[in-house]
Amino acid sequence: AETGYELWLRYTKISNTSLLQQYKQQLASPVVLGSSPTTSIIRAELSTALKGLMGTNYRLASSISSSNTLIIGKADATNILSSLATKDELKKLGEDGFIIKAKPGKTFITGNTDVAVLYGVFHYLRLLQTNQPITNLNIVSVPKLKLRMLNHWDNLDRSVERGYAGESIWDWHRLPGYIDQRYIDYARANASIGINAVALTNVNANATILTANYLEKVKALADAFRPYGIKVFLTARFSAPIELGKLKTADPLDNAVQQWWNEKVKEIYSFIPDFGGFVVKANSEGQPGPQDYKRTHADGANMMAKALASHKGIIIWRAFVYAAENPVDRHKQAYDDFVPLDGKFEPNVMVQVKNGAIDFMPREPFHPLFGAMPKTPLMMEFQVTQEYTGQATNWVFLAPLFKEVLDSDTYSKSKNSTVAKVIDGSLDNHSLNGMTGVANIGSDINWCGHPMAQANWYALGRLAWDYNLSSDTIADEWLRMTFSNDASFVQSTKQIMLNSREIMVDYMNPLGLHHIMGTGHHYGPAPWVSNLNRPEWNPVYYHKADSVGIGFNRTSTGSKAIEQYQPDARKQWENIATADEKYLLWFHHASWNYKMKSGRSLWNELCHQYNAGVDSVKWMQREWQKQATKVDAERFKAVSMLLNVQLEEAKWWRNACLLYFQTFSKQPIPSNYEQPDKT
Ligand code: GCW
Repeated sequence: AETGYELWLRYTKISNTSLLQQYKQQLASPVVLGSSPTTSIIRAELSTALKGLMGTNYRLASSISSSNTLIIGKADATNILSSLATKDELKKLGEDGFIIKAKPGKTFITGNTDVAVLYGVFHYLRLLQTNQPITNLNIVSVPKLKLRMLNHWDNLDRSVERGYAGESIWDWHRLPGYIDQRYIDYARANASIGINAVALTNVNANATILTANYLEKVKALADAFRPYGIKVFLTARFSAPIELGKLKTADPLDNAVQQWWNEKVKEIYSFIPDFGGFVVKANSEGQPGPQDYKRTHADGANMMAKALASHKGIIIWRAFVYAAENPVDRHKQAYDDFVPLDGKFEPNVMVQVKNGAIDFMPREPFHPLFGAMPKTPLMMEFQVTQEYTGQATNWVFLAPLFKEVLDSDTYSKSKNSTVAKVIDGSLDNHSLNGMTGVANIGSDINWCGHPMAQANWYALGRLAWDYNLSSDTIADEWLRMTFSNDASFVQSTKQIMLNSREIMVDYMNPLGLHHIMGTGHHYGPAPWVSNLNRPEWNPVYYHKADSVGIGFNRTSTGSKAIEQYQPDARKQWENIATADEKYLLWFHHASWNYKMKSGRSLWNELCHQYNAGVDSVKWMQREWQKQATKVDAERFKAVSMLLNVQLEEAKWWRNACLLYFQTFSKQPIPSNYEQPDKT
């Protein structure tokens, strides 16, 4: 049965027989040059893949000869490979880039490192898996970002914060002695999409992971991941010197504290010589941090960065901060705290910024920090796990959300200063650059819970490699590899995926509404909650519905958060008459009778969008039902059942939100829409 465990590396036999014949000819005699743990992995992957795809056992040639049709190896392995490109071209490939070149009768895959070659091989296999022509290949692929990362919010007791796919895959109890096959398959999957870094632990974790017993376990994972090109990072609790070191303070300017971190870092590198560094959440949601000692985020980050520098480690310091002292608009705090620190960070510090200023909402404008800290390398943080986007039950393809943010223009230098150009370092000449996704991976058989959620892990990796890929391309690749190359299946199912995010926005948070989820768990609607002791935890703080209208005025007559954006960026939102309606209630408190571009009143438009969201889930169901004969019974049924749940939840959102907001608008739900059941 198809369990989904294989992810997009299923390697089922190619059903198009003429294509299969062509491929077989071109793959008659593959050879992989070199000997290292990584080249062994390449050989194993290639054998498994070709056996599956071609439906016969495949022997790789053991040494190079004139009969080889596919020659794979590092550029310095043999003259034929090094002569594929000039010295300059090879240099431009960097550590991770690869070349795939076809010449008459032969194809070559090369790069400067074994890991680059592994990436090239996975790319080549993807061409086969998606039934692409492989005759005239001339591919040069260099990743746009150096650090392509997953952040696991995994705790040592194997619970996963905001995890919807079972327990943590890290089996701390049986580590270091027992290396679960899952770790290997996890590393393969990551390498296949270019992910090269992973933070194993929750940003909210305690300091236990930094003790020797656990470092030994971390070392075992790092050793397993290394040949796949994956570096390990850990979260570091700022108060660890107190908790583990028995010091009286964690003040970053205190000598004993600095000394403690120096020693701790040295100890970590004695276990893991290529340790990546720390991801730190400080002074946010109750976590300790430098501000506890009246120091700045830069003081804190720099102290740890100095300890890591001589080992070539880095600090990834999160900008997700908000405190009770800033009750007017949480939107503004990260910017207010961090912009004054621009230029004050050590060269091995990156500041990791969530895609938006509130928190991984179904739709948010890009975070105003992007473009506002030119002297600091900013790393993108996306949330792959679906905390606010349907959790375990909703089919939502997130590539369109990621793309929308990456393509946003910050106007920080001039037109076309996109978020993507901020994070890839090209706008301000930073050599450190990266993107991370909060992982949606757990120990469910299919890794991600919802069978379709695997696509979000895939999309994160593909976009970190090349943010210019379209959502369409990513969905297309993923569907073909994960399900089937059947043209009509791919065509219809891709439409579901490409529309799914907009559909979710319609039934959850249309027109710029945000943070009206159930408090704490963030599952389902709860726009009415108003009794939590911190104002910015209450949904009513975000929608501000009253007898006049609804929405958060963040313009110059309101919280002024809009002023954190460049004037040219502001233009798309500032004037209510011309504002992009997708963000209307994000920036404006609009009256219930405000006339929308559709001609409807705001109230009627809300009714319209909530209903359209529900109707569109029904459309998803109908489209999916047409695929019954195109996919295996097990996954077909799983997705069908989940779509039923999704429909119930979409109605729940619509009914709850409309009935609640109606208590302010005092207007009827137009009779052409389903009247919500008040129970
Ligand atoms: O989205 C919020 C989550 C918290 C999370 C926090 C953060 C890890 O609700 O669970 O904590 O953001 O990103 O730090």
